[in-house]
Amino acid sequence: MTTRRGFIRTGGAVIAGLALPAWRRAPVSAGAVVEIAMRSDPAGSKVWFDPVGLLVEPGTTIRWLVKENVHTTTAYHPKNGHHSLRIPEGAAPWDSGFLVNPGDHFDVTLTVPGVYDFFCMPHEAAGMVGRLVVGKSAGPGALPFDYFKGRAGTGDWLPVPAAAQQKFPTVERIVRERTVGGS
Ligand SMILES: [Cu+2]
Repeated sequence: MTTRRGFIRTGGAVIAGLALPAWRRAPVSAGAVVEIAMRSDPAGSKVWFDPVGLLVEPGTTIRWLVKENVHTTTAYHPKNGHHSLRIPEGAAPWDSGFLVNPGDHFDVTLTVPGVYDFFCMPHEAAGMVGRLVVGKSAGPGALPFDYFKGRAGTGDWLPVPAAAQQKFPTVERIVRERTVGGS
């Protein structure tokens, strides 16, 4: 996985859809850029990612774009403040840092198949989280939120807050609907 700021590499879409089995024919093809809006009501009392759930092909670039308020997109990964691991084992974690102006964005290209859960640093407790399914349901993100309890080396991992747990669409729903709108 590579992380890039501020530019899009075009091309790469030529082989999209080639010989893929029907269940993998997502509306978004490899090499495409898909946007997730980072939203807020004027008072900042309601904050969310939209869409909150997405099914994409490996190789898709996700662009998180600020519409209102100040946000981050941050992968659930121990390297990000001891949050529990909820992206594929072989995938690199990302953290955008604070995106402070409308139009600010952060791009991540996802190549390792599996489930990726992410959150907004200042708004995680308010339930500002999202889920990507890249190609298939696999990896720690497909497991229950408490899957790591009792496992060696996870003593300092922070669980997903209860309010945030309720905001994730299930992997099954994302695979079925492909795009789940946030609110
Ligand atoms: Cu936020």
